[in-house]
Amino acid sequence: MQATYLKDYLPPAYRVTHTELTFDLDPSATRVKARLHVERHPERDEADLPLELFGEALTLVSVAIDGQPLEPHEFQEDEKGLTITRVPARFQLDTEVEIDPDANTALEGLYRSNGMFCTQCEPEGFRRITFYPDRPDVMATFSTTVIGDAKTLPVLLSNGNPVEKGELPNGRHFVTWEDPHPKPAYLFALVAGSLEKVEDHFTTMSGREVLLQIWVEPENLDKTEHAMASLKRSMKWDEETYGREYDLDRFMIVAVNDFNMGAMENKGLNIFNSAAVLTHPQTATDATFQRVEGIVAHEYFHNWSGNRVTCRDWFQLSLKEGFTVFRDQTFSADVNSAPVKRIEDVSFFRTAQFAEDAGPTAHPVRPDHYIEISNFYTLTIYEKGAEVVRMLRHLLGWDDFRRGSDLYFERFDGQAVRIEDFVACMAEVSGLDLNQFMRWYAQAGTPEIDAHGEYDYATGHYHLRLSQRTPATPGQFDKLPLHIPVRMGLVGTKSGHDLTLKLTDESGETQTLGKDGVIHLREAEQTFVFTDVEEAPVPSLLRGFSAPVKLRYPYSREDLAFLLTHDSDGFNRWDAGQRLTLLALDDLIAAHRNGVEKVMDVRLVDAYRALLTEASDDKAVLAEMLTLPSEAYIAEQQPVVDVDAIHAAREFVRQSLAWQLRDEFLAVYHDNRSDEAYAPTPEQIAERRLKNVALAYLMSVEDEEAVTLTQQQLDQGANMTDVRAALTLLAHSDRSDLAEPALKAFGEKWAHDPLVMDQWFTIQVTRPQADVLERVRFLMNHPLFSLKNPNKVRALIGAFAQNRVNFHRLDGEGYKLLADVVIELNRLNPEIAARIITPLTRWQRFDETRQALMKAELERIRAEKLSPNVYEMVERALA
Ligand code: HT7
Ligand code: ZN
Repeated sequence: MQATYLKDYLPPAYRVTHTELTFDLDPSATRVKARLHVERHPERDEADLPLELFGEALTLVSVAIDGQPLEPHEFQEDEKGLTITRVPARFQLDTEVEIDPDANTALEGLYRSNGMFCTQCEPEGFRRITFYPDRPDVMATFSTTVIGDAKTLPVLLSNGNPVEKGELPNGRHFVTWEDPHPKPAYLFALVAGSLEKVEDHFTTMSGREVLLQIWVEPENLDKTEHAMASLKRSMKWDEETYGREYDLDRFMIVAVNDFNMGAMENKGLNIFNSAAVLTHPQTATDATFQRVEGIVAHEYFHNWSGNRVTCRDWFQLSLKEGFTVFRDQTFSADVNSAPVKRIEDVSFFRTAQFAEDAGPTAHPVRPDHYIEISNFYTLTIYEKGAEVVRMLRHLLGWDDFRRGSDLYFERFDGQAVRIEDFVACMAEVSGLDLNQFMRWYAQAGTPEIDAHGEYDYATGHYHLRLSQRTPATPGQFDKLPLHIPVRMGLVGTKSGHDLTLKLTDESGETQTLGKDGVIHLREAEQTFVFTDVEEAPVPSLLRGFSAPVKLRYPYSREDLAFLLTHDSDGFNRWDAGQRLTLLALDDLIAAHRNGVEKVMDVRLVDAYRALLTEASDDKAVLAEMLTLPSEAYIAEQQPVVDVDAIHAAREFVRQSLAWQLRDEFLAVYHDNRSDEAYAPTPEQIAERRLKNVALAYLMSVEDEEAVTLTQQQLDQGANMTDVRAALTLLAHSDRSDLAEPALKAFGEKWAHDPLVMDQWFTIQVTRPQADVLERVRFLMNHPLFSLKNPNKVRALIGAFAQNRVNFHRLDGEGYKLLADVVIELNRLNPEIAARIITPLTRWQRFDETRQALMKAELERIRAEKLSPNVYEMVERALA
């Protein structure tokens, strides 16, 4: 299968200035007429260039230029599209095709979900709707007429504003929509169905009134309030923080049940996976409320970072995704607890993106080739891309960063551009040389920094030596040093306070950085000298995770305990606790492997006791501090992953803490129960989280009191956060006499709600008990499970693959099950198949027996007739 290379980029030979579409909707035979207003591209103004249109799974009915039907010899059609050999410099192209939405299980292009027609065009889905130059640098205004049956499809939506509607013969009707903003085809959207709406309004900063609509199936009308409030908050925040105003008269969101990702930022008509938009206190957890807020914001922010200014080609994907993730992360931090948001984002990043960067599918934030672009909607493009933008913000400071952002939006409005264009704006406004910084976009792999500090009592100098190295990744062996912003402080061991940072260079010139400053690491090895340091410090490095790197510093356990209580940076306080816990876990993992008795580190117990008893004014941070590193994160720290030893060591720590701090956990549990009516406020969310963290510790030893409290919390059914926490604890306990009836009752109560049933599936397949694999097989035959629904696949199969002790069973049955699903999905939905396969691609991290079993399953998949998506993943995994 052929790869596409960034170095081969050429502007398109022809551009489309205006696109007129007419859809005559039918479940299995939809007709699409397209009239394209085409002209030669000024940068490729050579006569005789053929017009190349992409098209897949289309049945061509007719093609004409300027009203003249083409003869068969005047065009060629193959499985990739249509080529017309001779065309004038400017012309109108008319095509008509027939497509089959019901046969579309890939959920790319036009398909049906629960009887509703909907589209997903990013990255290359529009070519499954009509023949088109389906690439992001072809931007046109669109006018779309949707025709459908008036009874079954009363609502007909597309991008922009409705300009005409009417009745047609045979019980049909139509609506015409016009989108005045030129856009690439990937932002096109159409929705038709029997939907109902919730409406609101937003007045923009220049006083324009925008109509806001959320369209859902009637039974979900009571689940839209939070998404609407989140949308209004996002619109206001983008005006206040980035000066960005919305630019159409209406903004619509539609919820659909079958969707490959979370949501899609189509111009004026965002389409959402119902899991990313619907919430109700009785059906959604706090985590879902916060996720919905973040995704609504993310898609809305794309209106500027992605839609008004888009990508020249798909290699630039992180231009819109990295910047938009950075924007949504900052928004969520501003409207919730900022340190907790950072802790959550970084712990996810260090677990999942670091693993991607260390594996066979590692790639730079701007890849230089791909076989299937859908495979590149990765943590590296999104999350590492956001970290790179965050570093720019650290390097420039907020004011210059905002000026750079303003310049970028102003200069490139309405254009399709490259990552360099964005970084050049930042360099221009700040005067910084960002040439070395651009390496962050080109080099894959996680840089590793080794740090050493030395305090000279005689001179009061503190020497901080930093060395950096980025490991080799597939296709990239030698890496150059990166420009890394290291935010830091020096915490005085006597005073417990941040000391003033006076950075002094070789010539003796001193720069005062204050008590919390950013130093610029540019060389492979560099020493930073701080002068007038009044007392011996413990360095607090990489505050707020100021760069996406692994930092090693030979901290003693005493240093870490000191930082845990004294660091002024909330993130680094949490990180010190994580490091301290990891040191204890290391010893316990070794003890388990060597078959010797495990002994709990008393310093860890003391540290947790202090956390539990010393009054903390930030319950959200406290809950994070009390949360042990996940098995996946612990695994990331090990040279060879021993899933059983990691599980045993972590359980041992959990249970030891629960035994020794039982009264403290009980007190926290009782102090944080509240009778207030549910609201997704940061304060309430923090209390619930803290209470449920305490309950989880108590239940880890399953004593009668803990079991009673858990059962009571479940029976009370106050909200889904508390119910799910309690049900999970019972279902994951050894008390099958309680677990089974609880699961049964929950399943019966919520059988009508697909999103709650997703949670029911997940709770069951994430149990640590050894019978889980059989349960997965059993649940795959449950009438509510379907491989055609990506949410169900994620809830059951995806969740099972995260159940480390059971997925990595030594008989290889976990791997076999996943491979069977990949093979089936390869046929039904290649995008999802290529995502769900990921755990198998990480075989190098395990012992030889498991490596062989995982590779055998990859080979078995390779022997199938594969989609480009799965082919690319398997080839990279086995290379
Ligand atoms: N920009 C959107 C990406 C997306 C997508 C990509 C591939 C396949 C299906 C998809 N659905 C949505 C979502 C976003 O990042 O906002
Ligand atoms: Zn996005």
